[in-house]
Amino acid sequence: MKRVMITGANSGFGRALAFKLLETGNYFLIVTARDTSKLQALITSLPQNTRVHGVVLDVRDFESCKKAIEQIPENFRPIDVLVNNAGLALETRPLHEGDINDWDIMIDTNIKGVLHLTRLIAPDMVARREGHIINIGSIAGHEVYAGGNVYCATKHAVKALSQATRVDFLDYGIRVTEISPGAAETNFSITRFHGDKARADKVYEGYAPLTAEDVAETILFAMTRPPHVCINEIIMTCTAQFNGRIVREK
Ligand code: NDP
Ligand code: 8X3
Repeated sequence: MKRVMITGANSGFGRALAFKLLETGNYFLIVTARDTSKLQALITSLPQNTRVHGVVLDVRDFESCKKAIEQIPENFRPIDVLVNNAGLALETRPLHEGDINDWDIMIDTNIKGVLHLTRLIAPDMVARREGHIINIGSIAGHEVYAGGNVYCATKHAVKALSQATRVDFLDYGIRVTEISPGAAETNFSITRFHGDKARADKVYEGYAPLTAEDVAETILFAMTRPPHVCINEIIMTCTAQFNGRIVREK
């Protein structure tokens, strides 16, 4: 039975992955959410929730993540797989009109969040010479698009960190995988547009975007390769999307 920790598990990819892993019957899960009510709602909705340990944490806050991780019960340790999924985009303004507060939130969540969790979980993997870290990047980490500026920069950083940790951990047998999806319909755009659902819906109008399940299946694929195989990177889009700018004519 492997133990998998998923950050941002109450929504989107993280939530779909939690369901998918429990369906297999092969995993114990540590799921995180930012507040108790979101965490409780998630845990209540999950099947086999005796195999689930919930943790409230904000990936931006290293000290609180440290405390929360120290309190994970023994039967949910060691953590075999860390899925650095929590992340977000805020707005699509050109840089000269950007909101500095939005920038801080994206940088602290998408970059420092990955650093914090990896710093906290990897030492035990290093000691055991075994483990798998899966970072959720984005096509925004491989290219840029109008208004994507800071979000794209954070996901480029996730790509760099995925490759850098792959090298750092090479001698310890730890696998590092970056999964980079294109447009997927989750809560992502609602968050990006500060709760404006009509504006968010427009992003996915007229074509079939990726679903959270599509991404969760791909994460599961990477997770279930034999120990001598490391999927370094997967870039995936829906069929209608070529890159961050080109989506099939509606
Ligand atoms: P969702 O908005 O549905 O889920 C994001 C999750 O991250 C939520 O659980 C959210 O919590 C959590 N989160 C955000 N900030 C923090 C924080 N500071 N601390 C802890 N948790 C936090 O979006 P997705 O499932 O789509 O996004 C998951 C990942 O995939 C992100 O890294 C995103 O950048 C990336 N991605 C998304 C794509 C898409 O088109 N949807 C495509 C490519 C990559 P809360 O509910 O409290 O906000
Ligand atoms: C989310 C996908 O295309 O909005 O990372 O950057 S995109």
